[in-house]
Amino acid sequence: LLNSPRSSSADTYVLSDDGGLGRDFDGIGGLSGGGATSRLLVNYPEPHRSQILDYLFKPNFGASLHILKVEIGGDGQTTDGTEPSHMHYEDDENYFRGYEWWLMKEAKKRNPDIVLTALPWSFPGWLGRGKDWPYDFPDVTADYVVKWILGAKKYHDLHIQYVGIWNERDFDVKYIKLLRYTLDKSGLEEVRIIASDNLWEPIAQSLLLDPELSGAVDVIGAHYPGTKTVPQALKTLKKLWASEDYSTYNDAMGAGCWARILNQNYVNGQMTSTISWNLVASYYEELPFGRCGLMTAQEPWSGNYVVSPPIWITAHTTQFTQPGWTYLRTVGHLANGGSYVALTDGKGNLTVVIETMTHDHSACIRPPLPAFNLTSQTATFNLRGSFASVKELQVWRSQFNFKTQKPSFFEKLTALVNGSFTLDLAEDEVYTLTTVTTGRKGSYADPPPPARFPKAYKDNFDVQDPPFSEAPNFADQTGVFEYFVNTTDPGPHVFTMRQVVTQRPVTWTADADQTISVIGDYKWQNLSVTCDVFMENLKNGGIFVAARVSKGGQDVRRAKGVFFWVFVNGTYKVTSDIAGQAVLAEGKSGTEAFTWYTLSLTVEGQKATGMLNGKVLWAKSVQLQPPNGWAAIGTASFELAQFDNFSVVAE
Ligand code: 147
Repeated sequence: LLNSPRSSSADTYVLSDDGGLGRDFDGIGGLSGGGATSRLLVNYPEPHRSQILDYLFKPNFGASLHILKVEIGGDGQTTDGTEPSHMHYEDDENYFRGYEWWLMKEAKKRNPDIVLTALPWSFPGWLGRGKDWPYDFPDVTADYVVKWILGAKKYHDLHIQYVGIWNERDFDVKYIKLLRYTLDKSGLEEVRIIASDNLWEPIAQSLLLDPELSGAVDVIGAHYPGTKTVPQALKTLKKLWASEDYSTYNDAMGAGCWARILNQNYVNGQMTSTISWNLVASYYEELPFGRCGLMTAQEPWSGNYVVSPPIWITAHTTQFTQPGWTYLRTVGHLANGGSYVALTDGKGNLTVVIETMTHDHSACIRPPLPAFNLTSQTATFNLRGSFASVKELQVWRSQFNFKTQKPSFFEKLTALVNGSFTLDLAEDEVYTLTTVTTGRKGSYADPPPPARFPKAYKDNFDVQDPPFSEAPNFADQTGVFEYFVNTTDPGPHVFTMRQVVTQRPVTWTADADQTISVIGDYKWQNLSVTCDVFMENLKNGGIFVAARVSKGGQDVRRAKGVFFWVFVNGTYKVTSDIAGQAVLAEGKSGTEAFTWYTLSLTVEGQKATGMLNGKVLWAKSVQLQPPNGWAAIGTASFELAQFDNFSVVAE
């Protein structure tokens, strides 16, 4: 397998620190958010939830990530749902919403050195002062972002080390300078700015032309760079990061993508950090980009999760090098395809990662991968400089074995070396050779088997001190639905769930004009959805329950299904779309604001029935398309409204 050259046809490579080192390594990370990608994780039962977190963050166990990047929730739809803002309204501040605080603390518990980075996608509407744009009042936006960083410190003892501008949208030079100024003025001089979480340009050119801007920015973060950078970016002498990458279905091919870019983002593009969108696929699989996380944990109701191949590919790098290590200059491509990188801690430790992923087994979702050839090969690595005297290296190997479909990931071998080592490299393999001896393939007993969402499900939201602001399994797609306490309610509706976004956010993608939270099994066809509802918008309030909801995420505006609405003006409506335009039935309901009603919607084949307070209000026999989808609740506009005693019974 290894050691002293056997094959005369071996290609030789040198690993050495003679003549200096390469760039500083900044770490491998995962991204929670952009958006709502960890939504279902938080409600996993123990011990499974802790196990998932261990596979992601625990050093010397699994992915052992160096960086956690999170979304700064802005109340808007950001791919797979909305994440709540710490300031729904201008005079509102709350640092206990959502789950990113919790996730950062769980990550830090496992790895106190984990690097935390944060980035906004959407912003609450008030910040735009009526415009769908965050830069008209840059001081307001800077203050809003800095408040979040200060809140992290004050309420959670979380030190955010990097902050970005506006995910994959325009940057504004004045805003970036003001953000730097506001950070410094707030005692956050050590927080570094990443720009612009989009393409290499125009940020690189802007940095070269504007020394003040250059002084404000520490890192150029590019998304999906296809392992390449541009000359202007190199010229800035800034750190270069793939601050979002991967986004690929997490099977073996996804792991192949990840293996190739983890090495080649440095070899080809001098990038010293790569961050996976997303960290863990914890959202309903039928939402956009299902299962595009390093692992899958999308069934809190069963406890089932999958430690997917990208976890072990991550381990090949993360367990054997840390932020603060340095790449050697001796990195590059292998003669017959593939690549190698090498890193050192400067104290004699050496880690080498080699990948031989073939073109057809390592494409990522984007950008397109140009053709290249890769064949099996024998490679001899000669250790020179400080590494000439290394006597033993730990060897960790992954063999994808696409032909037999029997992969082996992150298997431990050992090797003695004597100035050099030789490997017979087949197609689709990853090797780590390292002086670090702490590597470990962590494992737990198998989680429970997968199961469909329960067919009978209820939530009365009667929780005194909820651990999270949002009720389990509800996945907000426009608006934000939070636990709420009606301190003055005399009766049964003290503890409710309330939609709290009252103004269209500064959007990142296409939020609906209505609010909606989906729940359940996308395969459901025949079901009854019942919920107590309470409208708080006197002028033109409206509220709905729905079944067979076909779309969420950035496609939520085009959601179809069966939507049963009542309005404060005493009418009801049944539509086959969230937009409320394809009307199946309408009439009088006698409903008004600030009164509780029980709405019930039953769909059975081509028959749909709506009940108000237990009496049939309408029944409709129509061709109902789509045939299946989630259950949902929501409102007719961005308005306050409450929900209680939600229940669903599916066939
Ligand atoms: C990224 C977003 O930043 C993430 O929030 C998530 O939506 C992710 C899903 O793949 O994608 O946005 C991109 C969307 C489109 C492109 C690149 C990034 N694109 O077409 O090149």
